[in-house]
Amino acid sequence: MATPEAAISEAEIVAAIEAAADEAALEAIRIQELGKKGRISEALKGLGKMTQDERKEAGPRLNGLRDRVQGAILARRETLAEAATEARLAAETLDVSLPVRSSPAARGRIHPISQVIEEIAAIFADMGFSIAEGPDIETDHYNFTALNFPVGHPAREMHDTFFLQPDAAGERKVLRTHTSPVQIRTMETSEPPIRIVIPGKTYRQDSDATHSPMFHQVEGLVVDKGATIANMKWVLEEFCKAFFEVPALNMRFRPSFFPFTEPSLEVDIQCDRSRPGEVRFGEGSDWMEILGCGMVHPNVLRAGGLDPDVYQGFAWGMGIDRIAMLKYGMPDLRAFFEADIRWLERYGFRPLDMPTLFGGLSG
Ligand code: 2U9
Repeated sequence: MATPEAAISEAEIVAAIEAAADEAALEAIRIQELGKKGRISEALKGLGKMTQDERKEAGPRLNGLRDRVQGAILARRETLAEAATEARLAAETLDVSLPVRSSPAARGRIHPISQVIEEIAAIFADMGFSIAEGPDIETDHYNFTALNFPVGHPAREMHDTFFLQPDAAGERKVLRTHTSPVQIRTMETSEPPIRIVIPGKTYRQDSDATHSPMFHQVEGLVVDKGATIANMKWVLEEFCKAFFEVPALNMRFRPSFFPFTEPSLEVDIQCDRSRPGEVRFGEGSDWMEILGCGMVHPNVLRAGGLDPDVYQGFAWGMGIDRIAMLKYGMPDLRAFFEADIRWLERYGFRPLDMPTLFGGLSG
């Protein structure tokens, strides 16, 4: 039943449109007034039944009403849309003046051992070395015999080495006491020239302020037909200058003994320890032992499957934990492995400061 058009109050419709709280309420009014069965639509349909005189008056009035109601609905829709945008802007506003929230990349730290391994790898990579790795659990053969340790040598005793239960074949296993077994494995599997450095975990029955049962070593090996002690001294001097970031430094090569090298030498570098709690390298009149080295013993070349009358080699080894303490000043080795976040905050490195030879090793 159509509502008599006199009952349609434009003021009421416009008031309802102005009061529409959201798009749904507005759409309900549009359907109620202008939809197929809307009151204004029905009234407009009634024009066809009117006389010409009646239509002359009612036509413009009803069309005007329809247009003004449509206009009011469109205007309200825009107002609601603007209000929704304002509400979103207010809710999603970012105060760009706030300090940057610390992200994991800002909080995370690279452990000094990892940092030093990266630095050492960068330095030797620049000299043409590659990185080799091997198992932490080794056989007696690769950890001792192939390295020219005679049976009965004290290093083979329990007070120094961690032994594991023999395996199914009765082979006794050890936690490697140095990374040297990897050099044997490399000689067995690759043709010279060999230029490798081997960073890794090593294990010894030792524990005090400068010794930890698990510690880190990096050893290096060069095998070629003409490798000499002079080459070795140059490689080690270049390493020390780059690692301690000094243009020059004096080194002292003292005679020593290791079963796997002959001659064996221990290397000190010049330093200044006159300031308490501080060591400076490349200056002063003091000396600090840094590493051991030597020409690879013929028995060891043979154990690696190489003919000592054809090939010569030199090798060296150093404690990564030790040179990290020297370079970055950590007082106690045991703190390295306690995973105390405060220690890491103090001595750790920022993840994005990747050490490169040209960009600065330690940032
Ligand atoms: C092969 C041949 C020779 C590795 C070497 C040293 C000297 C040395 C110590 C330094 C401090 C171990 O971390 S430490 O306790 N190492 O002094 N290491 S020559 O010589 C090798 C290794 C493998 C096949």
